[in-house]
Amino acid sequence: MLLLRRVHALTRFCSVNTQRNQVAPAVTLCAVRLWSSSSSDDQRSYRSAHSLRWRRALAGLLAGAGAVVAYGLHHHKAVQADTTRVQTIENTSNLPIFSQEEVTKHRSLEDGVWVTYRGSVYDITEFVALHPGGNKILLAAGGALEPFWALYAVHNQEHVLEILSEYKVGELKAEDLKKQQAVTSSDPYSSDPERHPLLHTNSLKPFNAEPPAEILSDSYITPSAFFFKRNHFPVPQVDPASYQLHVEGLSGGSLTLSLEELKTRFPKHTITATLQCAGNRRSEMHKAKQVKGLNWGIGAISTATWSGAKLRDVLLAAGYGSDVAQWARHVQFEGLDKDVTGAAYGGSIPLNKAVGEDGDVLLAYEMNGEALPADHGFPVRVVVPGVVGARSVKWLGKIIVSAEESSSHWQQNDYKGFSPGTDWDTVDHKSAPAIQELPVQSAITTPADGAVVDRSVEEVTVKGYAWSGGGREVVRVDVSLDGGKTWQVAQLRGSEHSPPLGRAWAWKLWEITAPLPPEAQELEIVCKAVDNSYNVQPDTFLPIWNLRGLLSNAWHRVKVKIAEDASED
Ligand SMILES: Nc1nc2c(c(=O)[nH]1)N[C@H]1C(S)=C(S)[C@@H](COP(=O)(O)O)O[C@H]1N2
Ligand SMILES: [Mo]
Repeated sequence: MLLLRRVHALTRFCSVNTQRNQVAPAVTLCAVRLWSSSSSDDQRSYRSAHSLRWRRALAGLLAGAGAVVAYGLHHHKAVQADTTRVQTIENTSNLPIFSQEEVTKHRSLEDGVWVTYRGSVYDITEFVALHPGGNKILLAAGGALEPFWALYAVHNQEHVLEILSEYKVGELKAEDLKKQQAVTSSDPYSSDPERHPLLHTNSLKPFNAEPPAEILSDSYITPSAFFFKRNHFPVPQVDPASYQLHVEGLSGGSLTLSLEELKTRFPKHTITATLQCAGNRRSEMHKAKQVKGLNWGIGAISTATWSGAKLRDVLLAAGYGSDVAQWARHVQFEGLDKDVTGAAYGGSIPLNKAVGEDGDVLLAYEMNGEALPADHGFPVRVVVPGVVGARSVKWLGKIIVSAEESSSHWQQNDYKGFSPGTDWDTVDHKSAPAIQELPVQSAITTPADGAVVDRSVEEVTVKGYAWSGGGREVVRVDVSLDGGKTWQVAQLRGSEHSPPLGRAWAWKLWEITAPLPPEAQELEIVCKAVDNSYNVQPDTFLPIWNLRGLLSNAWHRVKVKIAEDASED
């Protein structure tokens, strides 16, 4: 009976395998499997010896032996790993059955951390401290591992399954498993990563969210979890091991790079750069007159350190030279994320920005010192500093040197500015250039609109951010407490070193503490920034209104009430 079941399980497993791989090797492997799993005693001894090895390996990892150990573990023999598979299947019969509801109750170290994988339930509470990826494992608590493992492809190895099998406590109720599978297969967004609950979500699918304003000015570098997220499609799941970056359009043919080659063949550069969406502050323009688009507040802007290869270096390696410069005008980027018709997200930048020594365009694989998070383009994204966020293409699949701009919707029919007199009936997208460098921008992050200030405090502290496109440095921020009649100069905070001229890629945070005007019952706080080309922000929205609500950079205004102190009455 046992043998029968085992054969059955193997047949099932082998048929799955046959679909994925070529037929011949699969058959051979299955024969080996059947043989190697013929004695359950062998399995048991294998298992305990093996888990001991694992504990040691994990201890090594935690002690900092690091990547070498992790990589070494990758090379398990197929036969051994397959034995474990069989065992996982065999174990299923005598363990209790749990509903999804019961599993979902176990989402913390106090209540226990449970997860499901292919219909089995695991209590991994004890493993949390051993997880090489740290606390991140808690994101999966109470639910299915599949979407996380799809995302973090490092788990797709037999020995990871083997560790997991040690924590098995039961089976998932059949009908709940079906529901789970339905969700994973029908919703293209079901494998999108978890996001921080603090983010203000403007759209869930695709995911678009911004941090609360006061968080933005609390730290010069925006922590990645709070960095605004602007996705047009589901987050694509890219396996870093098989990832390929294609560079095309150069006379020397095409160049294809693996992630490893991108990291090792080119010097690693780090820049601190602010990214801003063209739709940042759209909600204020919308209030002045209706526009179409996501209702961004002032938080579709964030700053991070980005590390990666210079696009210039990669283009030179791919054969860029003076001959190419004679005909090429643009560098196009294609993402690996796609719409329902299969069209990839894309955009392009002018050639001189891409190859210029001072352009600082990166093919970034790190954000704030860690691998790029899934939402921000894992494993590789373009970072085009000083340019509208839309051109910093995430999940980068292809680079094309061309005489033409990208033919993508976002280069041709969106992210363009128009006259306030242009409406949806008269708009001709060919008539306007694609947005690249952005205009000077600033906003007040605290106090919030509608906040109440206590009179007895006698002063008010105003904080915010300021940034300009094209590497132009913000040189001054003016703040008014009376709607723009009188002005004071705020203190600027940038990075420790002032950036080279024309390469100020990151914002300035600013702050001012001013006495409360004695008679005022309400303040209309206003800010405006000036960059080193003496560009200024317009005072109101109507003169810069455009149908898509882009480039929304009028003075930011916040109204604050002054509450009389009760003791003075
Ligand atoms: N592949 C791809 N790249 C993309 C996008 C996208 O949807 N797909 N959105 C763009 C837009 S409009 C902006 S503003 C930035 C946002 O980057 P972030 O999500 O890292 O903040 O990514 C850009 N790059
Ligand atoms: Mo954007």
